[in-house]
Amino acid sequence: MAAGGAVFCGWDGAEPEPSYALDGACPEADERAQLEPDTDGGWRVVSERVTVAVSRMGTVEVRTPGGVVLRRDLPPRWWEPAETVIDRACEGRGAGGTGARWHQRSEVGADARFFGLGGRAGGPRLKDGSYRLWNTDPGGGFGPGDDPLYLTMPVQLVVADAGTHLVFHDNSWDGTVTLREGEEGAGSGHDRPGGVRMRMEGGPLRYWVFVGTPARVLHGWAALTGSPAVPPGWALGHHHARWGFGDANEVRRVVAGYRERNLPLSALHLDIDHLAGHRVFTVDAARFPDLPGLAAELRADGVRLVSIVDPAVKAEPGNAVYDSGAAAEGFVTDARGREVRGVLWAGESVFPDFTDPRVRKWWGGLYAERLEQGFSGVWHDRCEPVSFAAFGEPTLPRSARHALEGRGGDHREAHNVYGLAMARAGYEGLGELRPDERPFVFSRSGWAGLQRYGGSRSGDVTTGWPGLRASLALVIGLGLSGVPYSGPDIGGFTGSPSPELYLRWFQLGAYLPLFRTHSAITAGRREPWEFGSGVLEDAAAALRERQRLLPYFMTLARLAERTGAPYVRPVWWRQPKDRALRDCEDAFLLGDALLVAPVLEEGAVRRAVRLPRGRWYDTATGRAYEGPGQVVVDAPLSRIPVLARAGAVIPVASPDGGVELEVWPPCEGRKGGGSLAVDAGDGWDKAELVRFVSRLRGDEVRVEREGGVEAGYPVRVRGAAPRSEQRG
Ligand code: NBV
Repeated sequence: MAAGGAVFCGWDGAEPEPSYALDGACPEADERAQLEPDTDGGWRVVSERVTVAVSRMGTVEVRTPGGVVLRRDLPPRWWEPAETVIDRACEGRGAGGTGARWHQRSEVGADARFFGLGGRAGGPRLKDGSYRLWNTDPGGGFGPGDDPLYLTMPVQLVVADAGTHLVFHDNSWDGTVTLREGEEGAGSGHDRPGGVRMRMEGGPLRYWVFVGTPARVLHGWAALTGSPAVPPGWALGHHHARWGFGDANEVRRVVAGYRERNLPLSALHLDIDHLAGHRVFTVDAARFPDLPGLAAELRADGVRLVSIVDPAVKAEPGNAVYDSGAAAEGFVTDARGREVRGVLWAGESVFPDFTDPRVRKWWGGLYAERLEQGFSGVWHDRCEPVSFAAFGEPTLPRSARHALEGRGGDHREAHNVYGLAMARAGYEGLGELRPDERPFVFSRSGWAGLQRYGGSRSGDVTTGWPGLRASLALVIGLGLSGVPYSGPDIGGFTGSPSPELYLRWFQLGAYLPLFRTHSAITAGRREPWEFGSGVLEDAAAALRERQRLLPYFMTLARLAERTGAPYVRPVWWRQPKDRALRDCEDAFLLGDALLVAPVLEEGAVRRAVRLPRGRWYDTATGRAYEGPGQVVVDAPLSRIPVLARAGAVIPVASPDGGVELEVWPPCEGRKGGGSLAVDAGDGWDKAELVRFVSRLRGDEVRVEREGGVEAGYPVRVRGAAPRSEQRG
């Protein structure tokens, strides 16, 4: 079946629905694209951007409209493990699944590079090896070698000379994807042909394929799984979090520290230590005697409060959340109908079954308590889900029963969608309780489609230079998996970063969608003034630059909503055929206009930057460089290199609080441009997207709205080429 430019393949009767990934109903099939007999005795379906050919033996080839093969899926194999007998005894079936395991081998070009699979610390380019599809808390902290992590997703974005394609296997069961599985004598290193093997523990064999430019496939992916939620404006500013603030006075002290030093702060996050005995939806009144009052006080200072929300509920009669959930039979049970009890910080705990619409509704209503306490948004944690108990793994037992939207099934199918379904409950609950504001939800775990409800974060990244690198990999990888809003714990979750490491992390974080410092209760401080006056000055500069870029960040959020394009893009985004760019992992594009080259190595004060085609200006020096190619630029401790594309028109905050357009001269004879999402507030109004064009007229840079109307905003010309100030 072809729909919206994508092709759906289902084996053994698997249909596109039911699905946790789809945004509402399955898209209408394109009647023009029908399976028709092929000349070689097989069949094929020709869609707008892709041809899929099926041989008589069941090999499926995905080809470009020009006939170039992008992917060849060999006939799959199924086998029935003994436990299938148990499956059959249980009522209900999974989403087209039978409990039978399957595996399938696919071949792609030797030059192909893999991205996606959710958040992977070793990326963004996925190296040869096996990647498990099972959302997992690595426990304590992780680095680039740890896999899997909290948010896995069966999405492969494959970029090759022949073209780019995205394949999504709509199957939430446990599995592994092995990239470039050994092929005897088939060459070595990265250019070995073939070899993707997908091995699933159950569930349907069905997948969607998208073909086109990276922008097109991500657009198609968002059309299928939902537009990324636009965070409220304040969520694009700086957030400060910590596990273990202690009490209200400590919170006041931190916020005052920002205020006294004139450092912008948008939000402060309270972790589990503000709860009464670690019980969800409670407050420790001894340490936070008047939380609504504190929230109002901070709000008057322009600082929002964000609350952690864990799914586990202390199983204790008298605990109102437990009592209401038990009355609604809302907790995950075993096959005999008894609550599955895990262990968490609060003690013996039960787990809401978010795969039940009734439970989502009940849980969503509980956020009223968070709103009454004065919180503006929520941060979902430990929703892989985590349980410290003797279940063999630190999650729920595989036999635990779930509603799965009424179909019934067990944790093997529900595990990976648990965080996604919890995000839905929180998002919908907040949306109903406070209908005038867009909810702010970000979740440690999730699955395909999480972006409909909010963003994510990089989890408990270990403090250290490898952790800094891993945190960038996660943000890029999540964006390429369809979740554009995320960010790391600046400074790392564990231990104490050196002043230099903290600063480099902070400087990177200032260019990522979620800009948040956070750390464990046992870790050192993360306030920018705790690392000496030099770091404070440089971190303040990063904070001010972030403030200045806020109109650009909001524009990127609105563009993501419309097109699915992540804010943070790999440097090959517009030139996927450039092999050197495909292998570049230490820089990224922020939207179309900026190339950010963070410092990821200790002691570095200069660094090599691989440039895509075109002219790029070092925004600090104004010096122009010509791409493609590699250049070495200064990266003093005071800043990380940021380059602007020639012709870029970037909406930034002007000193008087309005918006101005920063423009970098286009090359002679060429046009440039950019967009501005006009601020539409934090409600549900659609933002007007204004497009600008830049040109050189003689040696003067001119900016107009598309269509030749004057820009309507002050224009500031930057860069080494003609220096002139003009009003648009
Ligand atoms: O809630 C405490 C922490 C939190 O600070 C962190 O951000 C989460 O990723 N949470 C993990 C639980 C930690 C248990 C060791």
